[in-house]
Amino acid sequence: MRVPLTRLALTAVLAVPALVACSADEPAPAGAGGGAAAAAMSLDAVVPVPAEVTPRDGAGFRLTADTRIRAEEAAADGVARQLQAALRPSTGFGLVIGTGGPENAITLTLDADRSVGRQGYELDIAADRVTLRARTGAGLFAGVQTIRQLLPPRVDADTLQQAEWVLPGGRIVDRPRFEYRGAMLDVARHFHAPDEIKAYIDLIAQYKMNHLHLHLSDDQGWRIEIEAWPELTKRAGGAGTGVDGEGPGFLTKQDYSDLVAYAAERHVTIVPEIDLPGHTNAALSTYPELNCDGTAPAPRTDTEVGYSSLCVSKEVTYRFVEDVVKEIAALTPGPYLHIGGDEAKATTDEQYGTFMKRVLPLVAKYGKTPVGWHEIAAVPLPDDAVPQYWGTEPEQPDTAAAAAAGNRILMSPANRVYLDMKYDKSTELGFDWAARIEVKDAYDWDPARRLAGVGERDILGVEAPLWSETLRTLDDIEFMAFPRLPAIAELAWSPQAERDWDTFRGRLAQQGPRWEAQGVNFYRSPQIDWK
Ligand code: TNX
Repeated sequence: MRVPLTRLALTAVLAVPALVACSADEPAPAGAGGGAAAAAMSLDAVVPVPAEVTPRDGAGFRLTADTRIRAEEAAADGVARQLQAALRPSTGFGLVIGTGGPENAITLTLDADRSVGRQGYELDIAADRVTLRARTGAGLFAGVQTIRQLLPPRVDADTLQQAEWVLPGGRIVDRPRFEYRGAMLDVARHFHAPDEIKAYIDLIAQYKMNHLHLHLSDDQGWRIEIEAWPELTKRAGGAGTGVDGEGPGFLTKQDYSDLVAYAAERHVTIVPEIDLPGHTNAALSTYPELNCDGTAPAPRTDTEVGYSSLCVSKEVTYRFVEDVVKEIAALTPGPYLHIGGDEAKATTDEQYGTFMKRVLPLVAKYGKTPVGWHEIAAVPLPDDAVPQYWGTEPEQPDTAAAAAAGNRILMSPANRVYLDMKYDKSTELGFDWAARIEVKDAYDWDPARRLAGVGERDILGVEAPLWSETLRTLDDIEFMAFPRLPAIAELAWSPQAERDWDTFRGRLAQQGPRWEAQGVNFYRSPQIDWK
């Protein structure tokens, strides 16, 4: 259940009477203050743990009604406005964006050292100023997520809060281990509306995840408008679609473009997936000509997998796929287009090879880089194709061979990062075919030592899929994703040498009050000493 924010705000005010008495003129020293709520966060409380953290003794930076935000370059303007919007409701401070001197200001600038790369940042917190440097908007945005986490948790409430808004003094230099840090949401088994997808984008972005893969079609439903094949969404996106006949709906092209833009503002790239040639009963039941015998099967809303396939030997199949790829590529500014390819058990190996040999070049024809579940590694791949490993075994020879040939691999081992797996036997939502995944299981492994023949340099990134057979609401999504998603975000962002289960437990515990302030439903894992 989401906690109503008004109730939260009230609790927050009642919980900190000591603060109201605090002198407004004296900056509270970092790590001290009147009661837990007044203490500044510690500089190493951040998830994902930054690459380098150097605390500085003495006063931190205290936000006041006069604090300004400075964007030194026009390109930093958008992130400055996002910082302002994130801090305004709870602090009540105007945080005017303007010029003037750097004293009592948070300065955003694009002059960071080259070593932070395109996604990293440097954050300096002194008593009289804060300076955030990056080389891109994405780097500044990542730094802003760190700043948010260095303020008291109630900064994330959307109503006015009483607190000492002090950032701990020191310096952070941060950059990601992997360039691709992703989450996947299945909107095919149960549709999730644009507002829910946007809420999920906000949640993943605050942990520096930068890709959202949308699983847009499956046996139960087709969830993206295709103009050339209009019956897809009319029928397979309409009433009665979704697991057990519940969860209809689809994204219009306009909805999808809005999502792409919303994500881009948060430096998240949308990766669309049309699952082919299996997982296609929704399309097959809509258009009889896509079936080898020309007969449409009945729509299905059960959770079986592996029984459906487009007809590999018919030309109309490739016209269909080309139309779909073309329209989706046109809606997609990001580089990737995911063609599924998993569990094609209704297709022989030879048919699968024939199909992929024609479809992989179509993705390139429309300017995109193909991603597919690791089964695609069984066929000859273009150099840039990305197999996504979703197995549970320590060996997958085709994926290893693809890595040896130079293809980059996306790591999603199902027994570590499948967010639809139950936490333990008492979890009501989700499945357990791959594993039960407690927080420690999700966190405590190294992507570069997971799969034989796939090392650090072969890995494009890590992605946490959330399949939605059992999930109906945003509450359900949040419960399965939190707290495992931040654990996976850390393993994809932070240097392996800085990661440690024991310190992570402590840092994760401090996220709990943040989720409460945000109204996020999360699993209170017994492995964590929640505050
Ligand atoms: C396997 S993972 C699937 C999905 C299911 C999921 C449920 C993968 C590529 N295929 O079709 O939704 O398991 O956990």
